[in-house]
Amino acid sequence: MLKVEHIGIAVRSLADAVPLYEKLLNTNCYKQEAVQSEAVQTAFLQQGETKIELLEATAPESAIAKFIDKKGEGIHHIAFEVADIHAEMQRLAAEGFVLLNEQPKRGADNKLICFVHPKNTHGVLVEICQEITTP
Ligand code: CMX
Repeated sequence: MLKVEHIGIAVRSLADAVPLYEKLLNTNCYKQEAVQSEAVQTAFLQQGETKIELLEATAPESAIAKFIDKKGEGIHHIAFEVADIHAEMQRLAAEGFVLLNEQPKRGADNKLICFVHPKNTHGVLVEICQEITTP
């Protein structure tokens, strides 16, 4: 694990949340991107080393819609950057963590991602991610 890459926050409405987080962090949202496989629309803000991903569900079956129905809006996941996602997935599986996908999948913001089940991590959904460097 290299560092916390971003914190994901589940919101009901990006139209409401983006301007508020822009004010809070005193910076502009630099990217909005849909991830159809996850049924989410994402918005990214960065201040210094700190990156926030706001996530709005685009379908009722989205993990974000289920999360908000159950727990309300709030912190949804913490993402750690890794240098080699395949090696890190192997290491975590060998340590007994339950990975939510067998292969890295493509996430927002040009990343390969994998999630660790929150039941394994004291109630926190952990994402590991690696920047995609090849086209
Ligand atoms: N953080 C902490 N706990 C969470 C959670 C989260 N984000 N999401 C669900 N849970 C909890 C549930 O509340 C539930 O707890 P209880 O058993 O105490 O009630 C438990 O995890 C299991 O929940 P479940 O109902 O069995 O399963 P869900 O259908 O809610 O799925 C999860 C949970 C984590 C497996 C699923 O959301 C998942 O696969 N997530 C990974 C993908 C994802 O989150 N995509 C959206 C973001 C994409 C992106 O960043 O681009």
